[in-house]
Amino acid sequence: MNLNKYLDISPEVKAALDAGKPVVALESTIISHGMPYPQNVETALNVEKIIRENGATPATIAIIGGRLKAGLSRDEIEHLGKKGYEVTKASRRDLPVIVARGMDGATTVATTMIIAEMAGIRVFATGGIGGVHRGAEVTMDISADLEELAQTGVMVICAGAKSILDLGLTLEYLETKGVPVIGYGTDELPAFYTRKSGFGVDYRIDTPEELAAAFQAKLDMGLRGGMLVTNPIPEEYSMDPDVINKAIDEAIEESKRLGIHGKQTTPFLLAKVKDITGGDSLASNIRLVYNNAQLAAKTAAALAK
Ligand code: PSU
Ligand code: MN
Repeated sequence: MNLNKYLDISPEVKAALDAGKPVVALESTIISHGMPYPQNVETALNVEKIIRENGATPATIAIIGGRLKAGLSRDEIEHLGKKGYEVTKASRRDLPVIVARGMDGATTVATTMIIAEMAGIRVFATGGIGGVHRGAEVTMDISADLEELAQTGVMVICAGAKSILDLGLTLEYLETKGVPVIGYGTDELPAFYTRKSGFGVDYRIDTPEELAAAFQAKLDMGLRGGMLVTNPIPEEYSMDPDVINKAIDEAIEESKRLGIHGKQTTPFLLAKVKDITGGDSLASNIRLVYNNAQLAAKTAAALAK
């Protein structure tokens, strides 16, 4: 925990943390940049509801008027969802200026981990993480999410990574950085929209209790960094790999043609894939986030024991 003068923990989240009750962190770039309005707001509120139904307290994280917020009001979630791309996508490097200027910021996985750790929250649920982009051997486009996993003590529960990334290189990077990559109920890294990717994970774990035990062991040993839990999308919502891979290839081609780079790359590719697949991918995206929220709540409960 690193309570500092920029951090506001909502009364509900603070009460849960003080009582040693389970809390789950949630990111806000998925709201502003990851999904269109109004599905983004609807999804964010449903995710909070699912976490409550599974016995934990949700803490949606963002920067509002320069304040680091752990726990948002309904109005704040609505605000981020409506503003969408107008809100600055805030990764680690963006924090100092956004805070000093009193701006709003939508937190990526990296920044959500940072603020969660400041507040003393150990479990975080999202959809997908950033990683090593295809062609990174030339562009050097590697998400700051991976560095954060290497240094910040938060367990991130996601549905793997989208194949807009180079999944093989992403796993190599995580190995170098000492980040455990766990498959929940699977030996294979899920590829977000699909349950399989062809790449193996380090360990398969089948229960929230064992996830909590592994993470607790990491904390007890004083090993720096987080843990990545990859939870496959439920079968009934998973997509045809040919359809989704074709859409991803098309999106990448277009991003190259338009010269998209830097922090715009990931939001551009996500939006493009959604357009090409006519919204089918959005429905799958929403379902896998719900699935991760449920697992995160159960794991936070096991960790609180
Ligand atoms: N991947 C997704 N959905 C997302 C993101 C990534 O499938 O919403 C968002 C997350 O907030 C993630 C960020 O932390 O994009 C990574 O951006 P970048 O690649 O610029 O680091
Ligand atoms: Mn990048």
